[in-house]
Amino acid sequence: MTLEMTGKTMSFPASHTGRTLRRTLASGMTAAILVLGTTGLATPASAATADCPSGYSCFWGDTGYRTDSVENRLVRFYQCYRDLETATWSGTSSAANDRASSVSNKGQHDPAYYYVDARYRGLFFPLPYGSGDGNLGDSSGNAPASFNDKISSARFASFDTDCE
Ligand SMILES: [Ca+2]
Ligand SMILES: [Ca+2]
Repeated sequence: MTLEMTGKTMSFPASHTGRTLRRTLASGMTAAILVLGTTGLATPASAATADCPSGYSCFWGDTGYRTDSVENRLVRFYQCYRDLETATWSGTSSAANDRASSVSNKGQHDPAYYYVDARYRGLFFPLPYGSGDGNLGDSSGNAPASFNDKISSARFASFDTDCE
């Protein structure tokens, strides 16, 4: 992008050297701002969680709704997931227990509860319907910072702790 814009300014007539210099500087600044803007946008959460089907809550091993850089490598549940001990990221044999770093709730209407221990025990946080948290390792988003790489079970609020 920067190269393209520099190329443009260099095509100004040589007789307007002073003006060209100012324009080059101005274009350079615009290019810098555009680059910053693009970086700041990152990937929108809505697009990143497209691989989590409507009606499900899903989680991924890395931040940004992906596992090993792959967006459809996830664990999902429709009602509950009682024990992640033997769970693997979809399409892999890679263990998912104690590895969740981003979560999404695309369920029907109720919050999804994420627990640090199996069978809905230990500390948990509620993830509101229609929301997500792209990084369980920080306090921004919809989950506290203390849950990164700890999740071992999860359920929707409408299913009690007998849910299997
Ligand atoms: Ca992780
Ligand atoms: Ca755990």
